[in-house]
Amino acid sequence: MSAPVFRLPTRRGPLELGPESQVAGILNLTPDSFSDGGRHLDPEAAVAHALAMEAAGAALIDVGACSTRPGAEAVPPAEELRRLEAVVPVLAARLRVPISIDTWRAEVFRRCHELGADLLNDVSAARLDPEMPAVLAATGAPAILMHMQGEPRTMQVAPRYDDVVAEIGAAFAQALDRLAGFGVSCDRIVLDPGIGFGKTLEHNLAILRRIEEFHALGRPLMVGTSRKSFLGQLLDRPHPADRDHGTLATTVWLRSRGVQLLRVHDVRAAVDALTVARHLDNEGRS
Ligand code: HH2
Repeated sequence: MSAPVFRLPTRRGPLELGPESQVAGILNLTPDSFSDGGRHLDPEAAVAHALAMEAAGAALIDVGACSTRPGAEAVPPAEELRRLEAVVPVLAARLRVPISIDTWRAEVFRRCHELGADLLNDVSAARLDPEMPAVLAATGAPAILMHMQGEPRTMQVAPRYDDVVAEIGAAFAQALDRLAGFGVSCDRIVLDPGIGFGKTLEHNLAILRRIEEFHALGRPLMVGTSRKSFLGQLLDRPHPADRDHGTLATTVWLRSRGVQLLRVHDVRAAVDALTVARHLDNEGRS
């Protein structure tokens, strides 16, 4: 059976996800993100980086201004918005690909949507801010809902599951139901199991080994492994910048399991890996 193609409506036209894996490029406007904090604080440098990721083949640019790394304290909403307001309108004018905003704050997303952003990427699956479902309903925007156990400040203290994949699946079903109650159709939703968000090394590995089970939910999947600490643990690489080769192994693995969207820092490397893997597959032969 051929893999489905999902069409998410955005103001820039439909974002088509599947059958091939595509890449979402990460743009962090933060001083403290775990791997690239401080590199794109200057709005001009941030825009240049986004354009370079688009040129390298990113299908989506994911912009964040509040780090969610383990233990992080949230920045005040005014500061998060200040960082985004300096960049989002320029990106909206200059990018051809859609822009997602990595925020769990409803007011931040509402304003960024007004400024031209297309999708929400919420690491709390629209749970941390009670206003988020209503804002999603009002904007009509598609959303990436990520699973997280707890909240960033405490999520890595003692994550616990009996069956991590089943429990994330149940949480996704609950999130879709809850949003449907606000008039947000599941047709606009992408699901992400949240690698590293309230998960141990074993939990992260189980999610990646069994990632195909999430296809049963009937929605496109996004996965973010890029430079994360489980790779550091496997490879004994304390510095995130030394984890790009490990990231590429997950890129190829996730493609072979039909994951539609891969959230990465190094877009060029991921697109190269996906292109080579596609040519090696019978289905991809031209
Ligand atoms: N990971 C991070 C942030 N947002 N969103 C989704 N949907 N999935 C993820 O895996 C994910 C995410 C963490 O990575 P990064 O943005 O590089 O770091 P920080 O949160 O420190 O800014």
